[in-house]
Amino acid sequence: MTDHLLTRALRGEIVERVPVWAMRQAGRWDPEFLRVRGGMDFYTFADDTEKATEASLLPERFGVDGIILFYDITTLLVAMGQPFDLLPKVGPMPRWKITSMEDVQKLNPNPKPEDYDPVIRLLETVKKRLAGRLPVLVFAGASFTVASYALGAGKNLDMVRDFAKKEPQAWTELLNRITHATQLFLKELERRGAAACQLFDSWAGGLDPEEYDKWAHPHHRKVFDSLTMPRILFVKENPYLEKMAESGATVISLGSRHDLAECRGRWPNLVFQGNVPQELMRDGTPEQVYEATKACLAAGGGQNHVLNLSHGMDPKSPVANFEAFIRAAKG
Ligand code: 1CP
Repeated sequence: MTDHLLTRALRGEIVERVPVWAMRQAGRWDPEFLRVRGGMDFYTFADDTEKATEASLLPERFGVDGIILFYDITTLLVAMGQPFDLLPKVGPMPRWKITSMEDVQKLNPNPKPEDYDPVIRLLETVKKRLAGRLPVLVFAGASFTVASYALGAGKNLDMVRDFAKKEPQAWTELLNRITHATQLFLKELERRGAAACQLFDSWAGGLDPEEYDKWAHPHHRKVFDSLTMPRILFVKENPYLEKMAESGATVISLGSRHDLAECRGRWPNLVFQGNVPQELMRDGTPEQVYEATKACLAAGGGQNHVLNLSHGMDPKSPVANFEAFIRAAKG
């Protein structure tokens, strides 16, 4: 069997059409997802292989070119020994927060596949159910963003900075442990047939340059250097594009602040992903989404481009807009 369109495009091969998928394509914007989820607790739902398989596969009906597995960036912390709850309007919150080196040492930097067995079973089941129709993408959070959740800080950068200042050794050890566990996790999923991976350092774009050089960039390098599958790096609206280009990622996910055509010219050996604004997916009309998607395809020039959004699907996005996005991509 020849490889899937998305996999070939992610590798930078010449393709017959630019493939499309969307960050957070499986989730709360889709009424079918809400029906399947049925008010169940997030982590219980994601650990239920049958339910998580159904959630992962729901976007197939829209015509996407790849399936991303349904779990969360905090799933790996749970496997390392830190349980989480999803709090309404807040996001993932650890049952106990990291406050010291002693706490960091409770996190296992060498999780075994048994420790994230639900993800392994999900990958197997989704692959089996797809019967080769589409490739399966896996992901992890990058150290900085995941560590922020381990502290209970989430998007609150100042809380993270306070901890790094008060407990510099514990902070460094926390980043290192997460990076090591992430290498093992993604390598294992690669070995079991994932087509590509995406590393989400969602909140690292808010760091200043020195912080980014210490807390984000070297950890991206370490994770990517241990993998051979196509490797996508996402940092929300990242001001440090040059760093992304030197991270070992083979695909760079662009935000709305970036110029896709300019990036294609500047880095001809990299593949770029993006960058239809997710705000338009939420607030625009299907016609506006269709036009913006066509404009994005034109900027990408038809090669070394994977169509996606600037960030994930917003829960308030209408289904008709997602349909317009796919129609423009494939029409
Ligand atoms: O209530 C619900 O149904 C839970 C919402 C939800 C979902 C659908 C959470 C909680 N996690 C997920 C699954 C998930 N998370 C996926 C797989 C589904 C898909 O992509 O289609 C992925 C890739 C993630 C990744 C993730 N989780 C990121 C990185 C991506 C990004 O948006 O920047 C981050 C930052 C998280 C943390 C997180 N998990 C959930 C919430 C509500 C949050 C906070 C996000 C925020 O505050 O914006």
